[in-house]
Amino acid sequence: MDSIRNIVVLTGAGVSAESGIDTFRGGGGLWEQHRVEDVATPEAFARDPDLVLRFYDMRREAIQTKEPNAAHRALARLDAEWDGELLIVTQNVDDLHERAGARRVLHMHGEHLNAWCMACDERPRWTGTLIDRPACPACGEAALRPDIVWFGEMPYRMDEIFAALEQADLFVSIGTSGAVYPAAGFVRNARELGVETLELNLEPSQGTLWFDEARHGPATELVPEWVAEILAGSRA
Ligand code: BJW
Repeated sequence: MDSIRNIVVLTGAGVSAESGIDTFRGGGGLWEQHRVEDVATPEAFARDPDLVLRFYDMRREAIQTKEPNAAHRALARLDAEWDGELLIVTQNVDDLHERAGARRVLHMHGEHLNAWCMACDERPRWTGTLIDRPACPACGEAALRPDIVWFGEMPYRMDEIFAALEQADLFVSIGTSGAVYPAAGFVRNARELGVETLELNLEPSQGTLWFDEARHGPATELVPEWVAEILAGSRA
């Protein structure tokens, strides 16, 4: 552990599950109430914008009633106390990492609390609804959509993510099923670069065999334990 200086953490829906936000593919997950292809593609938005906007308005409202849990707080502690490089790449579109106090966070699939203006490309912070077609605060056009990366769209800031992986000594994947690319491929990218890899997940993910080590259990237990361990090692 002495040789670990630069860390990339990837988080997924499992990190926010114990805050009461449904995962995508678990029992009771979102996809069971709304088919993904009905809501999370540009084609679905073109076909039935009201359905898609209502769905995201509902989730934007819901996340604002949720609180960070011990896993978010542990990663915020790591951010505050880790002297080396750290990048928390999250697939999550909630703001619970930030509300726990983490700063080095990159939202590769967008954010519920941003809107994206298709007319002027601004991304205003947005806590209210979009179904009523509000005007963009920057250009006045009624052309706002959720700032969410849908299937078939390019995830954000991929260059920064790959640059961080190239510098990393350790890649840790937390609470993600390994079903959605390109995030699901990061473990293999990391291995090819000679980076040590660790999975923390409730159950083995689809990519579990690619990791050097996998620990299975709830994020609120595994993440604080791992953070305490790595911070203790860095001070040894
Ligand atoms: C716990 C826990 C607890 C529970 N403690 N753990 C064929 C092959 C390969 C790829 C493709 C393909 N066909 C199409 C593609 C590409 C496509 C893709 O991957 N599709 C798959 C379905 C196959 N990907 C894309 O289109 C992406 N863009 C793209 O590829 O662009 C081209 C490109 C090329 C080259 C380089 C770069 C780019 C875009 C993907 C956009 C994903 N968007 C979504 C929806 C956002 C909208 C919304 O939020 O409504 O993002 S999909 C959804 O899945 C969401 C999530 O971020 C993402 C990942 O889900 P996550 O986080 O893993 O959640 P779950 O539910 O799957 O898993 C939770 C895990 O937690 C489980 O394992 C539980 O066990 C665990 N857990 N409780 C710890 N308490």
